[in-house]
Amino acid sequence: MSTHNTLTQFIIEQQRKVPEASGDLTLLINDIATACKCISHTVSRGSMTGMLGSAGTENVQGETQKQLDIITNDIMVETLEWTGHLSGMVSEEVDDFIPIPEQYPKGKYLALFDPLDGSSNIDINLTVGTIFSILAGPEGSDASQDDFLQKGVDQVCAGFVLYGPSTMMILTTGQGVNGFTLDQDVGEFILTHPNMTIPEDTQEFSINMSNQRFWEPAVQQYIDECMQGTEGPRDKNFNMRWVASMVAEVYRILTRGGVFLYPLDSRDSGKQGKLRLMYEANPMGFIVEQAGGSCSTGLQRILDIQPTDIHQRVPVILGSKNEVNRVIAYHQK
Ligand code: P6P
Repeated sequence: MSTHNTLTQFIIEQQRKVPEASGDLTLLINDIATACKCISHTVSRGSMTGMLGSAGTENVQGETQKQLDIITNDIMVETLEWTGHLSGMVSEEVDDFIPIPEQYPKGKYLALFDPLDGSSNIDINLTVGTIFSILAGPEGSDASQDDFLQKGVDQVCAGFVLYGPSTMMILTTGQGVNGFTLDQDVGEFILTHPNMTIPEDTQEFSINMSNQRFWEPAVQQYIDECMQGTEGPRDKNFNMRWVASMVAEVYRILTRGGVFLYPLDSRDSGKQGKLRLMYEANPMGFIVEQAGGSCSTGLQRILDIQPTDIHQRVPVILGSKNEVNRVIAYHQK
């Protein structure tokens, strides 16, 4: 294995392009990589650990927590809280924001994460992942809840780690998107997918079809036309994929294009959708846009949304630019 294309080297070389960089973000990304290596090891042991199945508790979303939701959350918090790079954290699995314990120095960043996205798949051994977003925080002092309520356009860094046949980190700091594969023997992430880009067109959509009767008309029309294939107005056939793991869907879109939709659902009038803005839609939106794709609610660019709550939800339509724009156009009719 060459040692000249590791994640560590890559982010240090990115840091050198920013004269005023202190190196804190480089160290923070490395700390996140360490946490995700631990998570990769834990989830790869599957039922041998006795950690599969429900924890018998619910998270702030009202969703039943898997034991591994809690375990992976603890790995993220315990790996990051002492580093001196953060002034606070937000996790899907914790109701309030997570302050840095007083015995540790406070840093200039905020970390927001879904420690185990797609965890409903963990018991059936399908790909799951960790999604993270980094914002600038109050330098050297404790964060308040309001410090986290920043638009997605203000993210400093975003990424996700896939725990699949291989463990991969997909990362952006605003200079494009790069993919790294974990060399399990050496314990290093290796740059294997430089400058990932999303094709502007696609013939593949991802949506949970069982919710079709609850979708907004614009999404009904878009999917109906895809299903008509060459016999309809699109004059081409479409394929469908649904893994029920956003990290897997987004990675597939980064590798071959596609459009992912988790739209508003008439049953959830007060919830604005299923996916969470701060640690799912915003980081994935940053990555998708940096790869040349688009990310919208159908009515608004997701990265422009002014957050009002750290756990708020949004409808999400992301992926190949021309398909997302078509769905947006149907919303405007
Ligand atoms: P459904 C996983 O729980 C998640 O948050 C996303 O990763 C995934 O895209 C979606 O929910 C799956 O939702 O309704 O198909 O189970």
